[in-house]
Amino acid sequence: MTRIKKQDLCEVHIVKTVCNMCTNHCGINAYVQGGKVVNVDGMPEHPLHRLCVKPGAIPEMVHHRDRITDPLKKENGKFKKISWEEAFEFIADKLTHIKNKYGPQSVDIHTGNPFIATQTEKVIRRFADLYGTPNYTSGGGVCFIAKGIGSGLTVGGLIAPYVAEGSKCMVIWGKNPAETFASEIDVINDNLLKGSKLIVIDPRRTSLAKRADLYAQVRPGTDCALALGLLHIIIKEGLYDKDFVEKWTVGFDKLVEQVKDFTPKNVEKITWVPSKTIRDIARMYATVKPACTSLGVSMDHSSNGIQAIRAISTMCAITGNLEVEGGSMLSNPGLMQKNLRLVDKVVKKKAVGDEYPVFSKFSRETHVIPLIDAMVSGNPYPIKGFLCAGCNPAVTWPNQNKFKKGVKNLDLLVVVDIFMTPTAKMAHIVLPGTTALEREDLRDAYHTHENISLFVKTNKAVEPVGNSMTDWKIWAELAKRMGYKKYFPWKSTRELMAELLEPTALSLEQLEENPGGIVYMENACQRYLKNGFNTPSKKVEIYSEELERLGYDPIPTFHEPLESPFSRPDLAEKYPLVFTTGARSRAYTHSEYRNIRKLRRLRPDPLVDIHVETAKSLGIQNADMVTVESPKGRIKIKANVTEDIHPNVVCIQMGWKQANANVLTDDERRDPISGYPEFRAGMCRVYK
Ligand SMILES: Nc1nc2c(c(=O)[nH]1)N[C@H]1C(S)=C(S)[C@@H](COP(=O)(O)OP(=O)(O)OC[C@H]3O[C@@H](n4cnc5c(=O)[nH]c(N)nc54)[C@H](O)[C@@H]3O)O[C@H]1N2
Ligand SMILES: Nc1nc2c(c(=O)[nH]1)N[C@H]1C(S)=C(S)[C@@H](COP(=O)(O)OP(=O)(O)OC[C@H]3O[C@@H](n4cnc5c(=O)[nH]c(N)nc54)[C@H](O)[C@@H]3O)O[C@H]1N2
Ligand code: SF4
Ligand SMILES: [Mo]
Repeated sequence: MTRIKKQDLCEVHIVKTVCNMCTNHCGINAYVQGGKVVNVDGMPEHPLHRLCVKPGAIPEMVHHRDRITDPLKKENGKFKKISWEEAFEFIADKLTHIKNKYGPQSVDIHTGNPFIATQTEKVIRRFADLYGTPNYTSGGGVCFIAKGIGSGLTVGGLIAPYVAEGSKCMVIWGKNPAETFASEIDVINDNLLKGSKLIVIDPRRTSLAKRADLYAQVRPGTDCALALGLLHIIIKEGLYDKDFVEKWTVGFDKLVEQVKDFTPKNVEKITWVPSKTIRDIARMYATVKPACTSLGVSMDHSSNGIQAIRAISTMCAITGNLEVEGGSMLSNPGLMQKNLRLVDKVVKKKAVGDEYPVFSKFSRETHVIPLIDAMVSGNPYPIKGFLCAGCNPAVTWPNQNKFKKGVKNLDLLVVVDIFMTPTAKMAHIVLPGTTALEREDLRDAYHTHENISLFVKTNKAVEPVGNSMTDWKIWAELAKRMGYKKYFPWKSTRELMAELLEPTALSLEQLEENPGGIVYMENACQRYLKNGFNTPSKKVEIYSEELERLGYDPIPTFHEPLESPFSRPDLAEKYPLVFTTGARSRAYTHSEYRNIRKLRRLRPDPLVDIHVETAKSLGIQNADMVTVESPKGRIKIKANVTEDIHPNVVCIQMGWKQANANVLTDDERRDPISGYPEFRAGMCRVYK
């Protein structure tokens, strides 16, 4: 006899909300029965409703038996369940002690991707201000802000890293949307059906590269040289808009000088891309119009990233592809909600990441990567506390051996998460947050790649599991224990939302009537004709006086990756191969979901891509377990022997605790302007 579960007797109802399983934030219908999410599909009212594989696993994730359901405290190396009251008291005591002994700057408060552009992030930031620390950091120090900086310095705004509908020539550069941006692939496919050209630039011959008209198998970390090579051809062959250059740019003459030596032959030597391909790409991009560039996070993760992005932004502008329909569009700014910051409460001390003033200006926060060094060295001052919400730095931050050493120096590590991650395992206190399906939030999706200024209220489908707590409330409750009660007056999520919406033209009711979100600003073409570009000179700054003043290269300049066979020939004998990391898979987001059976089945193992010939010379066969060793450390990982990677390059997937790519990476090799770590170029050897 089949047993009927109580839940099956309940009616199913639909809750319209947003998928938070990656940073795309597609609209979903969650089917709820008996207090549980039982199914998920796309919400037709939302502009992004063609879902990838991940939300199919939302029911398993939300109701997973490994969810953290209670606050946990480590005692004698073991975690013990405690009450929220005990947890808050313990943390408040420690925070007060650290503040008295070392000053508030000795605590870093960090939020990860699940909270990007949400009300939760705003509440956490207010907490950090009241505590007084200038060290509030976020995932922005490793993700996508570099693009905003590079194009912001050049053309006065973020060039939306997204393929535009109707584009006749699409350049997918260091990005693999077939795995990472489900909705962008739809646009690419539509454009291809209409006869658009496709150019892919990637050290791996991805599925999209196989469909491309032109494919450049670039050496990791040399994208800036390639961009300067393209500019060389475009300028030499007069394939640019001379009127535009005259009226709207600063420093073109210096660029002409700069690219003189970047002949296809020279660029081939640097990038390993054949000179014919370089010529063909330049000609196709500059003549098949409108053309657009869609840049992945590879640009950000390079020590030459800002210069590469500036070169590419310049190329967009001078070929007449900027702010035209089907070309490269500038993103709108976000919606101006109520500012919860309390900057006057922050102690007047330099933040650890303040060595990157351009990053701070664009992100309005300090850089997170120098924190790793400060944790270990105690310079510029000791870091004694780290409060980390929605982030798993023990997997995703560079130079893991060093990071772990730094954690040992902490008096307080608090992790707010939904699962027991490697970072949570190191914590003194773990607090159970909720999934997005268990809370309401406000989300400004301006930052998503589709370049839509969309504001959405996300909805609660089920009650928080166990004793877990809505993420913003955790911080408001802790704040009360710290004596900051009057700054956290909201009795409910709705009250908080209403306050945040005060300065906007949107109301909660409106947002609830439009579950697919409200577009609060339309995109427009050629806005510069009215107001100029949003740069100090109001023009496209090929030459940036601001960069010059700060001591950086003022025009796009190529520098070798800081660890490469050319910059470090001393290492080349021991570490003959170049490695890059990242290469996300559709089944996972960074370090997440390896514990979700439905997704793990799709991609069961961490892999290193290695070329057939290279593998042969090393006696390695497909699926062998191999060791990858860099100057920073070594990991064991399964070999994926393939024709689809450059013979001198290996690519290690990110996000696996079982084979952590970040044991191999370095925190101190950084882009001098953005401060981003060089995740995409390093030297290694591989052996069985
Ligand atoms: N080597 C290498 N390293 C990289 C990269 C690379 O390409 N190569 N990429 C970098 C980039 S671009 C990024 S964005 C970072 C990402 O790095 P992280 O920000 O560390 O990203 P995740 O691994 O997704 O960690 C998110 C954590 O939040 C938890 N979580 C999810 N939802 C919620 C929630 O609603 N509430 C709470 N409290 N917790 C939640 C998850 O369980 C998970 O532990 O990694 C960076 N690191
Ligand atoms: N499924 C899934 N989707 C995601 C995420 C996820 O973790 N999983 N994360 C989200 C986030 S936060 C981010 S940042 C984005 C990242 O999305 P993407 O930018 O697509 O990131 P990756 O897949 O890591 O890398 C893209 C491509 O860059 C290539 N590459 C490596 N090094 C270089 C290089 O030096 N130059 C060039 N030109 N190419 C190089 C790799 O081979 C890879 O094919 O994805 C978002 N979407
Ligand atoms: S791309 Fe997939 S995981 Fe990301 S928000 Fe959309 S449906 Fe969710
Ligand atoms: Mo990212």
